[in-house]
Amino acid sequence: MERTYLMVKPDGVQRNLIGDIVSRFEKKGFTLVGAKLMTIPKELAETHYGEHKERPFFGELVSFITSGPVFAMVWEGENVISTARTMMGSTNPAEAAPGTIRGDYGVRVSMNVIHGSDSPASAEREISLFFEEQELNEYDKVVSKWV
Ligand code: RTP
Ligand code: MG
Repeated sequence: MERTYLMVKPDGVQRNLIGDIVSRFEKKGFTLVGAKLMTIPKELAETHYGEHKERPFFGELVSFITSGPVFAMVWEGENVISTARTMMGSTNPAEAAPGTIRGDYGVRVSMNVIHGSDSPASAEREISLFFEEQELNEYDKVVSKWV
């Protein structure tokens, strides 16, 4: 079963959006396998966003993501990586469709509420950056056969 790394960014935590965001993925039919509130150390943020280190916004991105607690999560389900990206909406909230998380709650690209892994390789890498194996829960839900 596929897994992805999602996190409510510091703006989403400050704006009390954790519950709504968790609820959307639960209602969709995905399974939460791990979650924690954490303040990301600078080195971990730089590694996580390493693909952007040459971009002009890298410093701002790292300082934003480390500016307060994030809600880090691992979710499991069929096609969860790409479906979660669809539910998040476009990177720039100004272009994100209404009904998506960024479309409903975001205003600008530098504070776009949520992060989600963009591929199976990113998901594997990000899950292992943020979680220890023993923090992830392997379990079946009775409702799984209904979604
Ligand atoms: P994320 O990694 O945070 O889930 O977002 P994403 O895949 O949709 O977008 P990505 O291209 O990976 O960019 C990472 C984050 O960098 C910030 N960004 N700022 N100022 C800018 O032009 C700019 N472009 C990107 C965004 O906060 C984006 O989420
Ligand atoms: Mg990205």
